Amino acid sequence: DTWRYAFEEAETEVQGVFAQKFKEEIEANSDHEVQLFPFGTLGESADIMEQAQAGILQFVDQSPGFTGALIPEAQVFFVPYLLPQDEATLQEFFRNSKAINEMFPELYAEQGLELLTMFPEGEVCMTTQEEVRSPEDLDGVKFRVMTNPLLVESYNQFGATPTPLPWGEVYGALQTGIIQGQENPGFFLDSTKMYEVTEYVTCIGHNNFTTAMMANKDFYDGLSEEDQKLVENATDVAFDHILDYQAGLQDKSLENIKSAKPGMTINILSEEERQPFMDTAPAVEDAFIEMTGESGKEILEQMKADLEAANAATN
Ligand code: 6CS
Repeated sequence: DTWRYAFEEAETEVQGVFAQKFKEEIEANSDHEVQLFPFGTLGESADIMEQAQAGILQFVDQSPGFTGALIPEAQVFFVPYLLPQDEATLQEFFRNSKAINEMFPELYAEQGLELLTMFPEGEVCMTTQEEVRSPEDLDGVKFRVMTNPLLVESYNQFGATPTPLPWGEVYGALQTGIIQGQENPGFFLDSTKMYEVTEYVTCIGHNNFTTAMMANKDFYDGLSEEDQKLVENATDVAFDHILDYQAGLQDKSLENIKSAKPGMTINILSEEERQPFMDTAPAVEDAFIEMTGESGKEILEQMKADLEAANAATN
């Protein structure tokens, strides 16, 4: 039989590299086939999620940035400066977090989804038309964000005018001036040629792009124990692979951008310059708790405990 697996990126981008490794593992260890559907083949992120919930797809990768409407708690990943910037701590956190490995699966299950894993895709940086050194520089900048209210709140706090859009509209909207900025991890800024339609990259260390990979729950529950184990193992192998794959990728991607367009300015803001952005975190946390109530509060608290544990284990 054939298992259908859609994701939000091209086959050569991080989600695609993960998916290819998953496919390779499944096919090497069973008679199942995995058919991959990269971005653009089945629609936007919201479309592939619908198809996965309906059981038309067996597997889907959807980033929490798009899952907010379905699972408001998934927006916790948009509290700025919550995730660590240090790679070892970040990886330790994703491997061992109770919030990710125990709490989120319950919330995804309520939506008919078996959450298999979450993994980081790299530090998120902004690209804009004008230089950004402080929140004041974002004043009046229509800034594209993924479609979730907390990210809107976060960019409001950063001083911008947030504009939620699906990914497929971003390049064109920058080109025509409908928006003047967007954010994404380094590899994606490079691979999607954001430098063709913006002039400045600004990194403030506010987030690492998180994504989630899951199965249709009825499909997963209907698998034999052996096949469930197969899926779990393939997920683990792909998870390890994608963390290794990303070693040095952020720096390399920023270098690629610089060689593709020498006129592009890449600014890594200093601690001092980051401070006003960091100061917005408590307000965004409050907004998160307002949106998600007790359940969100519990997740946020667990995430903080997990982060402390990851920090203690790696430092
Ligand atoms: O910004 C976005 O919408 C996209 N960014 C990444 C890194 N992956 C998929 C997502 O659609």
